[in-house]
Amino acid sequence: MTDQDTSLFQMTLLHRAAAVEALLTDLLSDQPQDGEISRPPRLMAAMRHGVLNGGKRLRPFLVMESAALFGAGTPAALRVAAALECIHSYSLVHDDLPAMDNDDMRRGQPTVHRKFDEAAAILAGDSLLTYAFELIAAEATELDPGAKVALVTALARAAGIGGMTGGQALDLEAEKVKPDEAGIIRLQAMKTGALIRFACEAGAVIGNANPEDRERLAEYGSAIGLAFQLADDLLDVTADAAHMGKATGKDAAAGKATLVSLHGIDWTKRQLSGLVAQAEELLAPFGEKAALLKQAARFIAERQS
Ligand code: GRG
Repeated sequence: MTDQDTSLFQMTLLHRAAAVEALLTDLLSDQPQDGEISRPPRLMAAMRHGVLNGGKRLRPFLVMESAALFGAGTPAALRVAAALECIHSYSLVHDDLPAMDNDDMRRGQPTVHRKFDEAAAILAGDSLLTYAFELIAAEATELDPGAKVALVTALARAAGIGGMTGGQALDLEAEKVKPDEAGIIRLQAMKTGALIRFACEAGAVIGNANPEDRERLAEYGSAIGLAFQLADDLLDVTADAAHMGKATGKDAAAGKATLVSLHGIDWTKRQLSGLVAQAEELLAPFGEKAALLKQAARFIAERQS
C-alpha cells in the first residue's frame, strides 16, 4: 500500500467515523424519541459511555463502503452502520463484565461497569442490542421492507447463537478444554468474524446487489474477519496495554489456545498476507471502485491497535 493509499484510507475511515458518531450522539441523547415513554438518564449515560468512546468504527466503515460499491452511499447505510456499531459496542460492554473477561479498561477509558456498576453495564448492553434492531426496522431507515427483513435476519444470525454469542460461549469453554485448530477457526469465525462478515454483506443488501455479488461481499467479510482476529491475537502477544487502550497478554495468561500460540508469529504473519490476497481477489471484479475496501483488508491485517 503506498503512503497515498494509506492516507486516503485513513481519511475516509475518520470521515465515516465522524458521520456515524454524529448520528449515534443524536440517537443516544436523553430526549425521548417517538413512541418512547421516557429515557432513563443514567441508562443513557452508560450507553453513551459504551459507544461514544473512541472506537475505530471499522464495522460502520465496512457497511458504508460496501454499500457505496453498489452506488448506495445513502443515509440508510449510515443508520445500518450505526446499528451495527451499537451491537459491537454492546458486545464489548458485556465482554468486559466480571463474569466474562473482567476488564477495567476499554478504548483507553474505564469500562462501563467500572464507571457505573454491573447492573448498569448489563442494561446498557441489552438496550444497545435491542435498539440496533429498532434502528434498522424504523421508518426513518429508507429501505424497502424486503431489504430490512434481510438485514434484520442476517444481523440476528451474526450476533446470535450461530454467530457472536455462540462464539463467545465456545470461547469461554475453550479456557477449560483447548480446541484444535479447526475448533479455534470455527470459534473465531463466530465470535468476531460473523459481525464483520455481516458488515460487508449488509452493504450489498442495502445496495440491492445480485445474489452472486452479495455472496462475494460476504466472503470478503469472512476473509477480513479472520484476518482481524489473527491480528488481534498477534497484538495480544506483541503490543503493550497503553498502546491498545486495554489489557494485553490475556490469552497466554488464561492459557487460551489461539492460532498464534499454535503456529507462532511468523506463520501468523504469512497467513495474514494470504488473507489480504484472498480479499483482494474477491474484490477484483469491482476494479478501482473497490480500492478502499482492498486497503481496508490491508489495514486490518497490519493494524497496530
Ligand atoms: C459478550 C455477547 C458477548 C460477546 C462478546 C466480540 C466479543 C464477543 C468480545 C470481544 C472480545 C474481544 C476483545 C475480541 C477481539 C476482537 C475484537 C472484537 C476487538 C475489538 O474490536 P475493535 O478493534 O475495537 O474494532 P474498537 O474499540 O475499535 O471498536
